Amino acid sequence: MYLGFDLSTQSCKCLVMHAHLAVLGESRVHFDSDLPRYKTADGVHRHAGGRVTTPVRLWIEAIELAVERLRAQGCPFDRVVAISGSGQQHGSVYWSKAGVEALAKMDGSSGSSLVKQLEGAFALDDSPIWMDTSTTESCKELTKRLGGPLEVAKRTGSLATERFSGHFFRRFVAEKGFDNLGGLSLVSSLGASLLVGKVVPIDISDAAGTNLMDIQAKRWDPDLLDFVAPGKVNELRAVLAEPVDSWTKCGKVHPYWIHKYGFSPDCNVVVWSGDNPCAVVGNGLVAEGDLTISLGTSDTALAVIPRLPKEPQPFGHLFPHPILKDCYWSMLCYANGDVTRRRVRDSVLSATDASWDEFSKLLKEAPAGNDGNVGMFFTNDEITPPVNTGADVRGSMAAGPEAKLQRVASFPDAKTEARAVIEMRALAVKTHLDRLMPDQASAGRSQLLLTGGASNNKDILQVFADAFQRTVCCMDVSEGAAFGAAVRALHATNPSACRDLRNKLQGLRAVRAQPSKDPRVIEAYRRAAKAYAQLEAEVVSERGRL
Ligand code: XUL
Repeated sequence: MYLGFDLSTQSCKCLVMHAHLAVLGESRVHFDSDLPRYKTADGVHRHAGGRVTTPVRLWIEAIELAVERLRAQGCPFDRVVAISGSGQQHGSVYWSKAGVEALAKMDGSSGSSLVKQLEGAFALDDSPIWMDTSTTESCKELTKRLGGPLEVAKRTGSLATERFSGHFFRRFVAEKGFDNLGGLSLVSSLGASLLVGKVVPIDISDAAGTNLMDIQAKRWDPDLLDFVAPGKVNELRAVLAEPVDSWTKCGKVHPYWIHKYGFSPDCNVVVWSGDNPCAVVGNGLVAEGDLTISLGTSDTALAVIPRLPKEPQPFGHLFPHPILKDCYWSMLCYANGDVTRRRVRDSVLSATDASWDEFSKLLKEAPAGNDGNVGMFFTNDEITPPVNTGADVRGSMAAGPEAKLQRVASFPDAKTEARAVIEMRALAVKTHLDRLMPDQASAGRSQLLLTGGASNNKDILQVFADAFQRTVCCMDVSEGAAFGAAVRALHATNPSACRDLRNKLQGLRAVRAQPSKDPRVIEAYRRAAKAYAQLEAEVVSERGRL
């Protein structure tokens, strides 16, 4: 059996899986309701100035409670071969010097809980997490130091990004120095450290979410370490080991867990990784070109890319793949998701008709590819690419190789507008993937996994199938990160069980739409993609944020 934890923003899950990938059981701890004494709202504390934190002790208590709840279900922990986990990305943890010692001395026979034994173990009680936006100045300084945004992207795989952990490490060093600092962790490596009883390294996939790792060498960039701790890189290195491959076994489970819960002394702990890298695995994105798009409050596309793009791009985040050596995965986040789609829906339907069913009827009335009509619709500042919110933008491109995009103030009818807001996301992801992997056609290579609320709508699924020329599948991904963590534990310790892993993982999907092979549909989307790319380039030059 293999265990996968998911220490996320609002809850901690622990899932137990068989080597054949069947999920045998799981437990869950909700931070707000199960651990009310921490007084979190949605798992966090919000402070002035965009600071957002979670008490590190809450995470520790949640992990132990999740294990206790699984034991109460009768989980035979002695049969667990390996454990790994997933942590919300970017959250940072500051061990005190006493904490590092307390960790080694955890005692499973004393009857005292983990959180009690780790009293005083942290140099910072409240960990900044990914929702924190208080590091804008540090991002500006990093960009300046490296000579521009694209230089940061080239070096680290991402632009300077507020939530990335390096900026918080830097603030800690500036405010508190190294006197009481015993080790630095991310949420992921905190979890693994608790299981092995020592501060373990960060894995390369989650390390790419710090703005500190050289994305090619997969080692901390010395210049960026100096940015965090000017003139004190040696002190910093003493508390921050080099990142390790995501399939590294970082030790056997600590006697604490053996004595108290009956784990086997042979049970391996595999380094934990971030929730997104674990979801990449859990969703079956384990070969070049594999792609999933989640349509939600914000939209996200995760894709496996074979190598770093030759030219850095002003959008997207690149991370080493957590199981494919030398491959990467990219994350594209789009801020204009459900809220923007709903706004456009409500604008094209009368108040009494404003339902998704009615919207779908309109969508189907307009032809695939929308006759060359494309739009960019805004309710929020867009992240991919970084452009400021403002008026919606529309364009139209006639058929034919010489045709150029013409900007239009409005579309001729409601159906064109309805189709444009849905096709916008498919065309944007396609455009961005074509730039990240120019030598690989983003279309047709494998299935497209579509998740999130809008994936219940079969007309929307058809748009994505046709635009990408891929079979569109859906699957229940609610536990994708915990499941992916368990699969990573399996992959790192039992390679023979992982033969045919991709087929097994993708076998968990349900096929929901097939692409039309009508050459007119294929051509219509080729034209729409060209029109969209041109419209986006114009909008970036008019109101881009970089
Ligand atoms: C990714 C990000 C979030 C967190 C929490 O960059 O900030 O997705 O990983 O889920």
